[in-house]
Amino acid sequence: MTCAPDATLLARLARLLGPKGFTVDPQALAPWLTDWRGRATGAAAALLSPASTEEVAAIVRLAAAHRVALVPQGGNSSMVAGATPPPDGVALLLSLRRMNAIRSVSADDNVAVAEAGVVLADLHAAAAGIGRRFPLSLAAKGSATIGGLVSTNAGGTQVLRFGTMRSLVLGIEAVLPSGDVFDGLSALRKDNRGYDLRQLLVGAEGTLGIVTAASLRLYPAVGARAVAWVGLATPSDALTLLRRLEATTGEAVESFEILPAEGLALVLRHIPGTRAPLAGDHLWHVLIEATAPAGAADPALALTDALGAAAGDGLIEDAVIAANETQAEALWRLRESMSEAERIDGMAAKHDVSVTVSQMPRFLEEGKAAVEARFPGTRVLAFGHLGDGNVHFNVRAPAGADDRAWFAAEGKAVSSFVHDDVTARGGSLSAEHGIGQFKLADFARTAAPARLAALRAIKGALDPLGIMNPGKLVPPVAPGEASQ
Ligand code: 2HG
Ligand code: ZN
Repeated sequence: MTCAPDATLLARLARLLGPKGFTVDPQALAPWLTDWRGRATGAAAALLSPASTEEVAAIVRLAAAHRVALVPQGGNSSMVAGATPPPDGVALLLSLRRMNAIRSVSADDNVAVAEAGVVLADLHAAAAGIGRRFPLSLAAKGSATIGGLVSTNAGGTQVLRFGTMRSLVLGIEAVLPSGDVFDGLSALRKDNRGYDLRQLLVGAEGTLGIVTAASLRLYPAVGARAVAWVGLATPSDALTLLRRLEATTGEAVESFEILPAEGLALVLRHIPGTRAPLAGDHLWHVLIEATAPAGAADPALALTDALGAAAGDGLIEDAVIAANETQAEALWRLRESMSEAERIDGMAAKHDVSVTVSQMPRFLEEGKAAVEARFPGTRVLAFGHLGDGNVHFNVRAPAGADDRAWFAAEGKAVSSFVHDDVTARGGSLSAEHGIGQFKLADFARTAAPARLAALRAIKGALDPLGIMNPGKLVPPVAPGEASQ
C-alpha cells in the first residue's frame, strides 16, 4: 500500500527541485491530469519536473522512503491513460519534459542518445542533421517523447520495415524503484549478460522504473521516397498487394496503412484543407510509402510498375503516386489525421488489436459484422497497420445517440466483446498502445494465468513497495484468485 505524501516530503522535494521543478499550483497541474482524449482525469499532490537523472534518482529514493507513488509522464499522449495519475490524488506526477537534451548523435555508431523528454520530431531533426534518420514515426510526433515511446514500446507507421521501439532501442538509462540508476546506455550491438533489463523496461509503462534516457538506432537518411494512395475493394486484396510489392520492390516498402471509406470520409469532413485523393469511391484505401537511400534507384519507378500491374490484374481499382513532397505530405496527412477526425466526430470505444497478418482481412470483415450485429446501430471503424497485423478497431456510437451516454452504458461490454473475439483468434488486445488503465480489466480477464503470474512476480521483485505507476499494466490479484 502506498501513502499520501506528507508536508515533510513535499518540503524536501520542493528544496531538491527548486521552483522550476516543483509545483502544487492547481493551474500548472491541470493540463497533465487528464489524458489527451479527455477520458480519464486523475489528481496529484504535486508536479515534479526534474532536470537530471540525479534528480530523478533523488525523487525516487525519497518516494520509496515515504512509500509514495510516482506517475511518470512524457508528452501525455497515451491512448490508454497510462500516464494519468489515479483519482485518489495521493500520487506525485513526475514529468520528464525538462529532460530534453539529445546527449549525442553519432554517424559512425549510427546511434543517438536522447533523454526521456526529447520530443520525437526533435530527434528526427537531430538525426537528419548528421545524414541519418530515426525511423519510428507516428501522428503524435510533435508531442510524444522518447521516454513514453520506450515505455510503451510504441509502433507507428514504419514498423513493417524497422520494427517497434524494441528493435530500435540499443540501450537504456533508468532509475529503478530502489532509487538506483541502471546505466545501460552503452550501445553495444551484442551483449549476453543474462536477462535483458533493457527490454524489460521497454513496454513496462513506467511500472518497473523511470526511463531517463535511451540509446537509439539510426539508419541512413532517406534519399527518395514514393508515396501512393490506392483504392481497392477488400482487405484481402490489400494484403495480396502488399505481398506482391514486397516481392517486387524488396525492402523498399516501409508503410502499408489501410483505411475504410468511412474513415477517409471522417477525415475529409473534420480536417480543414484535406481533399479526396482519388476521383471515385472505393470501399477500402491503402497508403503506401516506399523509400530508398541516396544513390539507389527511385522507388517511385518500381512502385509505379507494381501498381500498374496490379491495376491490370484487377487487384486494385485506382491509384495515385504523389508527384512531389507537398503531395506526399498531403496523403500522409489524410492517414495521420484519422485519430483526430475520429475524436472530433465523437466518442468511440477504441481497441488496438493484433492478429496474425494472414488472419487480418477475415477479422476486419467478420469482426465488424459481429460487433454491429451484437450492438445494433454501432459503426465499426477499423484502420491502421495492415502489414503488422494491427488495426485500431474503433466502435462508434449509433448515429444520433448521445455518444457519452452510450459509451457509459455500453462501452465496457463492447470492448469485452471485441477483446474476446481477438483473444479467441489468438491475437492481442494491445498491439501498440499498451494496457494502461483502460485495458487492465480485460487484460486480467483474458490473459493466461502463467502470463499474469510472471508479470506480477517481476513487478513484485523490482518494485516491492508498488510505488511505480500503480494501477497500470499489472492487474491486481482479484479476491479468490490468490488461493488458486
Ligand atoms: C494510429 O495508428 C494511432 O493512428 C492511433 O495508433 C489510433 O486513434 C487510434 O485509435
Ligand atoms: Zn497505430
